[in-house]
Amino acid sequence: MHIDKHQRDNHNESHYQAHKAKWDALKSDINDVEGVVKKIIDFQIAIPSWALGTGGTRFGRFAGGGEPRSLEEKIEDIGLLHQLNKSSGAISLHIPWDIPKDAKAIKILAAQYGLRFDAMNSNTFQDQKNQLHSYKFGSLQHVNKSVRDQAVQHNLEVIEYGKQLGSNSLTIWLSDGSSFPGQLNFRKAFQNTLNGLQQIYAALPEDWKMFVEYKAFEPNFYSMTVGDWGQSLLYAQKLGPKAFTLVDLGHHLPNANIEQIVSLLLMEGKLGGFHFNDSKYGDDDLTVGSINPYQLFLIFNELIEGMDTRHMDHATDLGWMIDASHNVKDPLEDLLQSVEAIKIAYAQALLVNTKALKQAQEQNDVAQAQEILQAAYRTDVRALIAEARVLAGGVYQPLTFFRTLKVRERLISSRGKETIATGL
Ligand code: RM4
Ligand code: MN
Ligand code: MN
Repeated sequence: MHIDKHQRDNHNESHYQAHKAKWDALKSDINDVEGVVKKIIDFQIAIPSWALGTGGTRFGRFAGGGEPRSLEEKIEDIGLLHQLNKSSGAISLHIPWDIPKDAKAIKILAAQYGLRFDAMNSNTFQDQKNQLHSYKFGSLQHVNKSVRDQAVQHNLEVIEYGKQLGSNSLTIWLSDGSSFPGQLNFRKAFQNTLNGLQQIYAALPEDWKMFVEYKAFEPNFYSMTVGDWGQSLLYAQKLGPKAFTLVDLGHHLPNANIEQIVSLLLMEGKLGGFHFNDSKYGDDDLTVGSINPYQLFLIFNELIEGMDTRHMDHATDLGWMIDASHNVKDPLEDLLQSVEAIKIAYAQALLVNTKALKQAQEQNDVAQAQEILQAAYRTDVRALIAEARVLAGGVYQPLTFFRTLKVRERLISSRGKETIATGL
C-alpha cells in the first residue's frame, strides 16, 4: 500500500504546531542535537516476515483479518510501516515459511519500498510436508546422521536464497534439546550440533555473518542444546570470526541481567544481533517496551557504551530485528509500537552523560550513578523521535495516521477476513 503524499502532508501540517512546541523545549537540553537526530534517522530495525499475521498460542488463534497471503503482501505491509516511521527499512525472512520463488522480482518489489533483506532464518524446528526425516528428536544434535545432514542441507539452501536477495547473515535458532533427564547425552548433542554448524559455517559467503541464537527453554523443557549465552558463545568461538551470538530478549530465565550479557559479549567482539520483544515470564513475544521499558533502556545504555568503545557503527555493525508474535493486537499497530519503543530507548541511552557516569563509577558514587541513568531515562524524547521521523519523510504520529487511513479495514476488504499469514 502506498501512502498518498497529500494525506501525509495534511497529517503532518495538523500536528506541526503541537510538535514544534515540544521539540523546541527538548532540543535545548540535548548536546549535539544534529548528531543525535542523524543517529536516530540512521537506525533501522528489521521486521520479521512471520510477525505480520496474528500469532497464536497452543490454545488457539484469533485472526484479525486482512493478513498477508504471500511474501509480496508481507513486503507491502512492511513497506507501509516504513513509509509511516522510516525506521523499518529491512525485512527478515524465515525459510520455508517465506520462500522467494522469484527472487529477482521480490528484490525489485522490496526496493520500491526502500527495503533491504536482513538476516535469513532457517527452520529445523518443524517438519515440513514431504520431508524425509523428522525433527521430533532434534535436528543438528540428532543421534541419526541422516537427520543431521538434512538439517545442514536446509541451512545451505537458506544461504542460497539469501544470496539471491542480497542478505548477508544467517540466524540459526535450534529447538534442539531434551524434555526428560536421561534422554540425551549432553556432550554428544553439543558435538553433533557443533559439527553441523561447522559445515554450515564453511558454506557462508565471505562477507556473511552467522548468528547463533540461544533460548533457555521451550519447546524442550529439560535441556536446550543452545540454552544460554555461554553455550552460544562456545559455539561462536569454536566456529570462527564470522560467527556471533544473537540475543533474543525473551530467551532468558526470569530476572536474567541481559544488559550485563550484552556488555560482555560486546567486550569479546561476539555480539552479533538482537531480537527485540518484551515478556513477563518467558518467550512471551509481547510488544517491545510494553512490560519493562527501563530494562530496554539499560540494555541500550550498555550497547552504546560497548559499541562506542569498539568504534562500532550503531546502525550497521549489529543486526537489529524485532521478533514478536501478536495474539490480540493488530500486528501492524503492534510493530509500529515496537519500533517506537526501540527508538525511544535508543535515544534515551544516547542522552546518558557518559563522562559523569564514568566519574561516578570511579568514585563509587552509587546514588549519583543512578541519578545520571534515570535523568536520561526520564527524559521524554518522543518529540526527538518524531522530529527525526518527519525529517526522514515519515509522519508525526504513525499509529494515529494508520488508524485515520483505515488501513486494516482496507486490507480486510482487499484480502479478505479469513486469510492466514505463514508464521507461528
Ligand atoms: C524462536 C526464536 C527464533 C524465531 C522462532 C520463530 O523462539 O525466537 O528467533 O525464528 O521463534
Ligand atoms: Mn528470536
Ligand atoms: Mn523467541
